Amino acid sequence: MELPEMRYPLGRNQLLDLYYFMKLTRELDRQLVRLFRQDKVVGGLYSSLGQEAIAVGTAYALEKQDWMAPMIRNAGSLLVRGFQPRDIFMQYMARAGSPTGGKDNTCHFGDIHGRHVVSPISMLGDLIPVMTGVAMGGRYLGQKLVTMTWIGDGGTSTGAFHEGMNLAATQRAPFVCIVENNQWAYSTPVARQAPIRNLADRAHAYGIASFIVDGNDVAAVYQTTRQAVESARRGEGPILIEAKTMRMSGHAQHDAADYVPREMIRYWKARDPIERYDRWLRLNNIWNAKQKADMDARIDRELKQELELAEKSPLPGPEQTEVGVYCEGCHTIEARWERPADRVQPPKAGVKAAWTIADFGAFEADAPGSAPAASPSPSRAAGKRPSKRAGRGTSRSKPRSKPRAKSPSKGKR
Ligand SMILES: Cc1ncc(C[n+]2csc(CCOP(=O)(O)OP(=O)(O)O)c2C)c(N)n1
Ligand SMILES: [Mg+2]
Repeated sequence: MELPEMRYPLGRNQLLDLYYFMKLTRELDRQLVRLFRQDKVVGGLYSSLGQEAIAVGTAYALEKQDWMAPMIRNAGSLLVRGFQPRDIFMQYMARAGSPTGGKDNTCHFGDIHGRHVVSPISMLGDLIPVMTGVAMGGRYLGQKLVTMTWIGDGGTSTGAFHEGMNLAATQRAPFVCIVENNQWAYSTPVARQAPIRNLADRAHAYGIASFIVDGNDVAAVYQTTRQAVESARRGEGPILIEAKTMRMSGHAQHDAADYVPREMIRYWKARDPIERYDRWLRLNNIWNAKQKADMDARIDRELKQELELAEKSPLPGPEQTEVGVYCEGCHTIEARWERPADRVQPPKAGVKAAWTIADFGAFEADAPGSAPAASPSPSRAAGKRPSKRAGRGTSRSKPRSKPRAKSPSKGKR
């Protein structure tokens, strides 16, 4: 049987990878719930139950040189990026062997030098300007990298989100923002959060492109994100993707989510991303029941070993509390000038970025008689946007190709 047409075709191993990482995330989640009930988790436990397709499908669309900054429901993205389940187990149990040495919990860790992962920031929205800055830095160094972060429906109401998106848009930063619309921000439903049906519509305010994707369809999530990543890499500016899904458990383990209507849960349970993808793989003859069972058994085995390893790691000694709080020579903090320092400091700081974008910053007024717009470059603003072809399960809200400067209306002030 032929696979459905895909803009970015995936081989069998890659298709199975998507299942592997989603199922690994779910089983990891399940194990963590057990550990929480055994009182082995230090602090809160945040689940990505029902949202695995987003974490996995989006991170899978990034290249090695790209950068990401996950949030609490992105354990799947960390696994795709090469972290091991033991890292997450140990992190939640605050063990000495965890990426933060037991000093922080949840998914609050990163790896700047190796995997290009910026650690989460708890203050919702703040990762948007940070990842915009990383994108601008990458462009400046000519690295052709794309940056990505995730934010919830509730997080899109913060000032930092709007400020960050506006900065990304005006800088045409190679940045992809994934809005995980899981219907709830703690106990606040989306309708009480924003008076718009699609959070992707927020992109109009910044004059950037956006997609809406079925967040429970991992293939669609991958295709759509890949399209956005390629577009951002070409220098066509940031893109916002709204992935619609459902938070299938409480905000965290302490929240029984009694306020969520049961029929809502039933509706989304019937659209479970992992079961859906398994059906799709069978329908397309990618695998059969036996091969699936083998994969599930492999995941169980691996997780068991990972958990054993994590449980063997001790809690950090009390003397560790004062280690690494301030840098006392443990890091060499100095700028890594990848271009000669005298070229990037005044008076020569205006040196052209190594990766230039033809019409960057050239927005101009298009209404006849309007005041001339300030424009750092003489070229016209014909900012290319992503092609009209969207991925499976995707719809796209069209940005205004040329943000307009309003002409002063006569007689009105
Ligand atoms: C600026 C800011 N305000 C409030 C909080 C507290 N807080 C943490 S998570 C959360 C709800 C987030 O909802 P949403 O963005 O939809 O993400 P979800 O939990 O659904 O993934 C809130 C209010 C915070 N961390 N940062
Ligand atoms: Mg939410």
